[in-house]
Amino acid sequence: MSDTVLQSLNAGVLQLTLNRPDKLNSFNEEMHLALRAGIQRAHDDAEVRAVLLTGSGRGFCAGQDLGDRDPRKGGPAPDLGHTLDTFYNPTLRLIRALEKPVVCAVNGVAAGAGANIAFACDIVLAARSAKFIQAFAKIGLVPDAGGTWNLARILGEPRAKALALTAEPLPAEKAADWGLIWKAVEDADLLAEATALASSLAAGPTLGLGLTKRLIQAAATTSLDEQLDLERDCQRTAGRSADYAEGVTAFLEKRKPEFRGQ
Ligand code: T3D
Repeated sequence: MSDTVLQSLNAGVLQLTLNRPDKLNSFNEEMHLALRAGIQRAHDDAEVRAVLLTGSGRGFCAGQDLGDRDPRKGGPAPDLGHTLDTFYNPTLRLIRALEKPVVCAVNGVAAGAGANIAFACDIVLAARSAKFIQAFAKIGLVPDAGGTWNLARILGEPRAKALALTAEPLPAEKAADWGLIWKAVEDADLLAEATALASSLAAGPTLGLGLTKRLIQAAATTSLDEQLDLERDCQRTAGRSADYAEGVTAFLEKRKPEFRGQ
C-alpha cells in the first residue's frame, strides 16, 4: 500500500489521509492511484460504512503536482485531457457513485483540483483558516475535477465565474456562507468534529443513507416527475431493509436504534 494516502479503518469509518505534506498533498500519479484504491475499498468492503477524507500537514491538497508538468524538461505538451480521463475523473466518479457518506475535513489550503475534489464529497467541514482557490486561471488552465459543474450549480454564474476567473482565495467561512461547504470549525476542533460526524454516519442505516445520496445527486438532472418515481423506487428498497425495521422498532420501544448497515 502506498504511503501517499494513509488508510485506517475504525468503527466503520475509513479515514483516507492525503500524505505528501512537503508538496501540500498535490497529486502525483502514485497518490492518484492510492486515493482511487482507498475509495474503491470503501465500495468493496462492507465493514466500511463512511469515509473521512483529509490531508496531512498544513494543507489539504494543492491540486496537480506541477513539478510533474515542468515544460523546461522539454518534450511535447502533455495531453491533459488524457490525464483527466485517466486520473481525476475516475476518482470523482467513484466518490459520487459510492453509496456511503464521504465526509471531507479540509485542514488547510485546497487549490485547483484539490478544492474541487473536496466539493465533490458529501459533507465538507473546513478549518477556519482554510481557503479554497480555483488556481487554474493562474497557470492558463480551466477548472476541472467537476469544479465548473459544482460551482455553477451551487453558487450560480456570477460567483462561479468570479472565483474561476480571478483565482481569488475563498475563505472557509465564506465558503460555508455561500453553501459550498457544510461548515467552518475551529482549526483545533476540525479532525475531532469530522471524525465524530463520520462515526455517527457509519453507525447509521447505510443502505438508506446511500439511497438518499443517490436521490439528491439525481435531482440535478431529473424532472419532478422522474424524481418522484425515483423516490418511490428507493423508498421501496429502504422499506425492505433490516435497518428500517430496527429504526421503527427502536422508536416504538423508546430506545436507540442499533443499525447494522443492512
Ligand atoms: O495536469 C493535469 O493533469 C491537469 C489537471 C490539473 C489539476 C490542477 O489541480 S491544476 C492546478 C495546480 N495547482 C496549482 O496551481 C496550485 C499551486 N500552488 C499554489 O498556488 C500555492 O502553493 C498555494 C496557494 C496552494 C499555497 O501557497 P503557500 O504560500 O501557502 O505555500 P507554498 O510555499 O506555495 O507551497 C509550499 C510547498 O508546496 C512549496 O514547496 P517548497 O518551496 O517548500 O519546496 C511549493 O512548491 C509546494 N507546492 C504547492 N503546490 C504545489 C507544490 N508543488 C507542486 N505542485 C503543486 N501544485
